[in-house]
Amino acid sequence: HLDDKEAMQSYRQSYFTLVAMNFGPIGSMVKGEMPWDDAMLKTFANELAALGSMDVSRAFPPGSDKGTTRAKPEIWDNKDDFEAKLGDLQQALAALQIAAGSGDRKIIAEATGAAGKACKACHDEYKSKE
Ligand code: ASC
Repeated sequence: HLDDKEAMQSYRQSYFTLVAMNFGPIGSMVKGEMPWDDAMLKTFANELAALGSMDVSRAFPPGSDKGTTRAKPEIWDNKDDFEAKLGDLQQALAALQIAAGSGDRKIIAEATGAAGKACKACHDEYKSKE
């Protein structure tokens, strides 16, 4: 599987599905689009920190920009920058877990905004719109 491009695409897509499904509700709570639920927020922030501890960059082997993927070839042209941005996301998710533990909504909102920015920084440059 490690040299199976389709399997690696599926692996990383599954990973980011988990990230999105744990981050989405936190973003919705912070925006007031969903009732605040501190226990849920802490659980999802813990899941995100665990995901942030994973090395997802290994699911982007060279040549895996072809096929069923929205990963742009620019990832492999700028691998150092891509890795740095993944590192920023990992840090932001670790910080979000700490913020969630504080129970302070302002601190949580700031950490959520920072994590959202880390998501978007990569999407802007490296994720195709279609
Ligand atoms: C989400 C989600 C993203 C990010 C991004 C933040 O909830 O699915 O891709 O937040 O929109 O800017």
